[in-house]
Order: sequence, then structure tokens, then C-alpha cells
Amino acid sequence: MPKGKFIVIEGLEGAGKSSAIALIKSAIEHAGHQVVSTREPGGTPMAEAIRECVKKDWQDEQVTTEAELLLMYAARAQLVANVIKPALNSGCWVLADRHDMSSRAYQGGGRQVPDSMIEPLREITLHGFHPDLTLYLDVEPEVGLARARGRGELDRIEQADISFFHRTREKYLRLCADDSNAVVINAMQDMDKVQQDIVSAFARFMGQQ
Ligand code: Z5A
Repeated sequence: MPKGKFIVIEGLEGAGKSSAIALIKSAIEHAGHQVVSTREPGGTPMAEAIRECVKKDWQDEQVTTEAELLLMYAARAQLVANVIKPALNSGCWVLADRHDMSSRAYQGGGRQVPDSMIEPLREITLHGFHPDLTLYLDVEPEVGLARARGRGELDRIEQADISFFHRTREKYLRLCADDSNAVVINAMQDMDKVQQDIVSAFARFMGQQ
């Protein structure tokens, strides 16, 4: 049984990941593969509990950058071992709303955690495991946050200063430039054009398999 492929959708809040995921899911199914969809942080009962914990506003208790980083990798360790790898090994394709690039962009770029602190966690958690395709939906923070804020209350991370999101975006773009499996999609275009670009990127990926 050939292993499945691991596809990740990344981007700032309001980038349009939800509709991209729906589109890619139906394209994978159309190609005849079973899809397991997941999200980070989360995707297992324990990792979903970590998600609640990490997004919650703890009022007077400051959430340290170190605690936030460790929680992201703890959730990822659970998800990779319990869901992603078993699904890929059984031949299913896995479609993820965020993965490791989020930690490198948000914690590494946004929170300015040095690579010397992140790299050992990546090694412990992933041992070189990485997506076959990452679609990064690129939006200026002002555009994405305006879309996301239309939905209501902001969680703890979304309450960060705009400069945090600018640093996160810059880091995403640098990471994509260094990753031959990553494709940058201009997600500031009209929805129809974004969807066309996503479909084309996925078709190019399928053509290389
Ligand atoms: N995080 C982290 O710090 N480190 C990590 O390692 C990981 C995560 C894994 C997860 O929260 C938070 O955790 C996230 C990063 C951090 N935090 N922040 N801040 P989440 O999962 O709840 O949030 P999200 O991933 O950012 O989801 P989102 O805000 O829902 O973004 P989205 O899924 O991309 O948005 P959407 O629902 O697809 O679109 C938002 C709206 O925009 C919607 O009404 C769309 O119809 C509209 N939209 C989308 N595209 C367009 C275009 N092209 N034109 C016009 N309108 C559009």
C-alpha cells in the first residue's frame, strides 16, 4: 500500500484557510484518495485540550513565550503520532489546517524565539518529518485581521499587536522561499482568483507525483 501525502494549509488569520481546505479536500477525493482532515493546535482529544489552553486569555497570569512554544510542540507530538503518521501509513492523505511552519512563523517570527530554541523541539517532535506540499495563503495582517475580526471575539493570540503579525508574515515568506515543497498564494485577491491559484498549485503538485 503506497503511503499517503501530507498537505498543509498555512496563513495568518483571515487568510481564507477554511475555503482552501474544502477545495483541496474535494480535489484529493476527486483524485481517488481518502482524506483525513486535521488542525493544529488540536486534532486529538489531548491536543484539543492544549488548543483551548493555549488560546485562552489567562487574565493576570502572563503566558510566557516558552510555555506557548512548548504547548504547540506538545500538541503536535500527540497529533503526529496518533493521527497523521498512522493515516499516511494506511494510505490516506492528510490535510492539515496549520503545522510546524506556524510555530516557526508565529513563535519564531512573531514572538522572536531564536532558532536555537525551536530547532531542538522540531527534532524531538518531528525527526525530519515534513509536509509533501504546503500552501501558504499570503495576506497583509490588516486585511486578514479585518476579515477575522468580523467574526467576533478575539482569542489571546489574536489580541497581539499588529507588529507581531507583520513579523509572523515576514517569517512565513522567508520560510516559504527556503522550502521547495511550499507554494505562496496571493490571498488578497478576489476569492475566485485565490481559488483558481489554489487549484493550479494543487494540479502542478499532482502532476509531479
Ligand atoms: N498558532 C501558533 O501561534 N503556533 C502554532 O504552532 C500553531 C498555531 C499551530 C490558531 O487559531 C492560532 O494558533 C492562530 C495561530 C496560532 N492564531 N492566531 N492569531 P485558529 O485556528 O482559531 O485561527 P486561524 O487558524 O488563524 O483561523 P481563522 O482566523 O479562521 O483563519 P482562516 O481559516 O484562514 O479564515 P477563514 O475562515 O477561511 O476566512 C475568514 C473570513 O474571510 C471568512 O469570512 C471568509 O469568507 C473571508 N475571506 C476569505 N478569503 C477571502 C477573500 N479572498 N476575499 C474576501 N474575503 C475572504
